[in-house]
Amino acid sequence: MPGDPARESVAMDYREHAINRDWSAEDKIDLFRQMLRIRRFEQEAMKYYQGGRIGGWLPLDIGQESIAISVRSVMGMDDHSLSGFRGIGHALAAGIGMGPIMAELFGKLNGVSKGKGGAVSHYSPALHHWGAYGLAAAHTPLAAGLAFALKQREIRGAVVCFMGDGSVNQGVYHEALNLAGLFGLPVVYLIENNGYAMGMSVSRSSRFKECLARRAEGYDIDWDHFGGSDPYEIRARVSDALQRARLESRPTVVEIETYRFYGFHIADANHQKYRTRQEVQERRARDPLGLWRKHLLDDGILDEAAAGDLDLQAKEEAMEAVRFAGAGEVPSISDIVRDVYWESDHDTEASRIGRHFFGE
Ligand SMILES: Cc1ncc(C[n+]2csc(CCOP(=O)(O)OP(=O)(O)O)c2C)c(N)n1
Ligand SMILES: [Mg+2]
Repeated sequence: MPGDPARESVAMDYREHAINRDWSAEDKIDLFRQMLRIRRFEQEAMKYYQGGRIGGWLPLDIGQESIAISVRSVMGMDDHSLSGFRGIGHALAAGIGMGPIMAELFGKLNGVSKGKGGAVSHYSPALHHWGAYGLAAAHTPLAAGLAFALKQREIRGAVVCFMGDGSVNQGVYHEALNLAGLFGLPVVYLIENNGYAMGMSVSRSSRFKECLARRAEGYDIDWDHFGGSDPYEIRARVSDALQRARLESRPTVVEIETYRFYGFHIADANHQKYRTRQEVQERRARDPLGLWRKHLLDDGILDEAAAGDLDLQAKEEAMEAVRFAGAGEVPSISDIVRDVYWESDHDTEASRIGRHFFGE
């Protein structure tokens, strides 16, 4: 079942997979456009973080964009997603606008979570994206719950639970896997293995044989493992897992090898100590976004001028998002406590007497 995670180019073999055979040139260009949007958005956000306009965390997906976008491109109307700590790219891929995401980073009321969530809380039930979760693996049982609801309601959808390699040693992930296996839940646990959780390398934190996904065998769950550079391959192998979920209600653990070009978040200057300069340079030289661009040019699907235009558009959209964020209001004290607990926002007996949770 495992593939070759070391493969680092766009290969021919997955082009003939059913999901790719009739994939149109426009959609291939769109994949490039969407990857560029993440990259330019995050580069713009990084400027404002460094300039002090954005506080807290800023985990960037730069280097990992191929995964969020390729996976989204094979998700259907009844599929759902959630993500872990590194979730900006997934939110953009799900279709949440750059403006509300940037405003959220700025902590403004016009942000997607009204300024309360910052970098780690972009969600849109309408787009079936149930947000990013800052606590490692905290969302893995939620994904099982969503999948359970789909199964109960006999909806032929699947849940993609994006997670980092740092989530795999949390106990709650194993509880979720056990339930997913036991109940036959339509969920794909998708580990984006970028080699590190904060400054801790996978090889120092995990006992494993060849890969992390293989642990799924302990729960009688199918698994897959491959590299994240080739959108044809990601689409093919993830869509197989999604079909298994939708049609047979069987879960899968998919591990995709990738690399983050920056630190675990922008203020992690230390990443130059736990990773060698050479390692980072080597991975940057194999940038999946650059590889996809080259593939489109080589195949005559795109020319340099059109690629440049798309890049410019992505940059302008990101700058417009900053203007949108800048124009937003700062939440008031009462805005900050609104939408946190249903009980305190509504006129209930508990809210009248001020004993929401611990009363008789
Ligand atoms: C339960 C828990 N412990 C510790 C942390 C602190 N923390 C924040 S990000 C992070 C690393 C996450 O690594 P990984 O899951 O590999 O995701 P990546 O940042 O590589 O995308 C940790 C340990 C946390 N958020 N939750
Ligand atoms: Mg990681």
